[in-house]
Amino acid sequence: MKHVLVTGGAGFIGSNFVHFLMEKTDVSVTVLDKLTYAGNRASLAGMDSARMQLVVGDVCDTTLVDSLVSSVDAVVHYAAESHNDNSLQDPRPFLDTNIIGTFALIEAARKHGVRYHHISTDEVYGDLALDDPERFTESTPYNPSSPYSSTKAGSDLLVRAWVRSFGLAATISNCSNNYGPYQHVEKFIPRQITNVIDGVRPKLYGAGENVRDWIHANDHSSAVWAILDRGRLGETYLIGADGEKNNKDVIESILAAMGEPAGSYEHIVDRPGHDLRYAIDSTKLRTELGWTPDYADFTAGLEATVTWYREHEAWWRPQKAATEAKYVAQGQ
Ligand code: NAD
Ligand code: TDX
Repeated sequence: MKHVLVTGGAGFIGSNFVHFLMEKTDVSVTVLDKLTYAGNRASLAGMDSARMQLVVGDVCDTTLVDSLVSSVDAVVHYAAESHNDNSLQDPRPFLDTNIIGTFALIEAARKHGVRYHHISTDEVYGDLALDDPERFTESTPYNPSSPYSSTKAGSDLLVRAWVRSFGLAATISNCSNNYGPYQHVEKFIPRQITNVIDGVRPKLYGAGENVRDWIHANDHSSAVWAILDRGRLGETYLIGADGEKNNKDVIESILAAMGEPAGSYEHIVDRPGHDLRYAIDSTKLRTELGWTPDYADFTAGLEATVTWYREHEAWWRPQKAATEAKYVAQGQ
C-alpha cells in the first residue's frame, strides 16, 4: 500500500490517523475534507507536503470522489456528521454526508477495485442496561437510537451489501467513544475542559449515569491500521479499550485533573433518547490481529488531554463561543 485516501482527515479522529500514517508508515496520504464547522486545517499543520495533500471537497461529489479514488490503493472513510446533539436539531446533513457520501465512496471503490475501510461507531448497536453483563460484539443486532447513529448504521449496511453483492474489498470497524487532542469543543470532554478554563461550571446531562467506553484516539488509529494492514476482507472488527466510565465520574476526573473542587458542575436538561450505556468486547481484534491499546490509563490520558487544551487555546478558541451559543439556544 503506497497511497491512501483519508476522508474527514481534518476532523478529530481522521487527523489522528493521518498523523499516525505520517509518523509510523511510509504511505502517502490524500485527505478529502469539506472543512465543515468540524474540520480544521490546523489539525494537519506542519506535515511533509510531499507526502500529504489536502483536497477540500465533499464526499457526495461523485466526480471528485471517482477521480481521487482512481489514483489510490486504499480508502479509509472517516468523514461524517458526527455529533448526536446536532442530529437531533437538524438531521438532514447526516443523511447527506453519512449515507450518500458513503454510497459515493463505495461505488468508486468498486469501480476501481480499490480496498475500502469503513469507520463506524458502537452506537449502531443501541444501548445496554447498566447491569447487563454482556457487551457489544460483532454479532450484536443493529438497533440505533438517534438520527446520527441510524445514518451510521445505514452506511454500515450499504458497505455490507456492497461486499456481498459486488465483492467490494472492504472491512468495517465500530469503535467506542474517543478522547484526546484535536477533538471539537462540542464534544463532552473538550466542552468541559474548555468550560473550566473559561471559569464556567461543567454541564452534565441528566443524572450523569450514562456510561461511555472511552478509548484514546491514538489507540483507535493503531487499530484501524492493523485492520487495513491484515484484517480479513468482508469482516467487521469492534474497537475498544475496556474504558467504561459514567459521565459523572468523567466530570469529577476532569475537575480533579484541573485542580477544581469535586462537585463543582451543573446538572442540565438531558439529551432526548439519550443512550444509557455502550460497552465493547474487542476480543476478535485482539486475538485475530494481535492489537492491544497503549493508553490503558484513562486518568493519565485525560491529564495529557487537559494539558493539550491548555497549551492549544489558539486551536479551539475560535469555535468556543459559537458552540456554547448553540447549546444555550437548545437549553443545554
Ligand atoms: P469530526 O466531526 O471531528 O470530523 C468529521 C470530519 O469530516 C470533519 O473534518 C469534517 O469537515 C469532515 N466532513 C463532514 N462532512 C463532510 C463531507 N460531506 N465531505 C467531506 N468531509 C466532510 O468527527 P470525528 O469525531 O473525528 O469522527 C470521525 C469518524 O469516526 C466518523 O465517521 C464517526 O462516526 C466515527 N466515530 C467517532 C467516534 C468518536 O468518539 N468521536 C467514535 C466512533 C466512531
Ligand atoms: O455537555 C455535555 N454533557 C454531557 O453530559 C455533552 C456535550 C455530552 N454529555 C454526555 C452525553 C453522552 O452521554 O456525555 C456523553 C458523551 O457525549 P458526546 O461527546 O456528545 O458523545 P456521544 O453522544 O457518546 O457520541 C460520541 O461517541 C460515539 C461521538 O460524538 C460519536 O461520533 C461516536 O460515534
